[in-house]
Amino acid sequence: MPATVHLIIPCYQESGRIGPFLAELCEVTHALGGVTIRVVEDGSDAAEVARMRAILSPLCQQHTHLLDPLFLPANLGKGGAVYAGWDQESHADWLAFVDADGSCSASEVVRLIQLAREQPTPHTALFASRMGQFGQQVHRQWQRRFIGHVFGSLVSTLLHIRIHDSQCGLKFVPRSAYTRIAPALRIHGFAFDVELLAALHDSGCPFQEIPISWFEIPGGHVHLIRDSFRMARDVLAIRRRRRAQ
Ligand SMILES: Nc1nc2c(ncn2[C@@H]2O[C@H](COP(=O)(O)OP(=O)(O)OP(=O)(O)O)[C@@H](O)[C@H]2O)c(=O)[nH]1
Ligand SMILES: [Mg+2]
Repeated sequence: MPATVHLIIPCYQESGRIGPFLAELCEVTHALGGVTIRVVEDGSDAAEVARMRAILSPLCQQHTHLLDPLFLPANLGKGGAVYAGWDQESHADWLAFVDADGSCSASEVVRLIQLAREQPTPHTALFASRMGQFGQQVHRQWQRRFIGHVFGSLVSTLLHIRIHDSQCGLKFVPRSAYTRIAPALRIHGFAFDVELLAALHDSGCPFQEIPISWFEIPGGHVHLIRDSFRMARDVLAIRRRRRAQ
């Protein structure tokens, strides 16, 4: 039996982008077996919820491994939505998430599922990375690429954990490792990946960065200036908490 994977797609105002990506993802993961997918909609307004239901209902009928979506009553942030989805799943060997916009293709998701399944135990968390290495193509606005490099350096320097791209929207975490660290996770905004990384590292679960191809889809929610400041503040808070432990 291949290892099972539970994949969350955190969504906020994504009805304009998720459709084609989710349809393709359902097709390719159905063929693999042992994968469940759940969309977690993070407190968008009623009109957006109705649009999402219209997209998701036919896909859920067509694919049994696309589980009923979770509609959160209030906006928790990307991390809050991912954790809300992971916390509902108590059986899968792997917990994962992927961004809704399709910047990371369905075939890259499949490649990481296969890498996760090939792993011996104990498992290593897999963090996709937009380093553009090993022939992987990365198309991103130069400003996002630049801020991403700066943020990766900040994380590596302040937390003493070497990583190039902590923010890539595709990650796989062994469920057993997540269960150990979940009670200590506090950050629900865009820096949640950094806290997740630090908690995994400190709990003895290794991680590996896997270069992937990335074709940025316009319409992103991350505000480069405002969110970068918030994320830097969160990284400092993570550092303070680790030092106090
Ligand atoms: N649950 C939840 N998800 C969010 C929120 N904001 C963004 N997301 C999701 O996070 C993922 C990444 O957001 P994007 O809007 O694609 O981010 P971006 O500005 O394109 O940034 P990059 O993709 O990293 O270049 C998508 O699946 C979004 O729907 C939020 O407030 N709550
Ligand atoms: Mg994006």
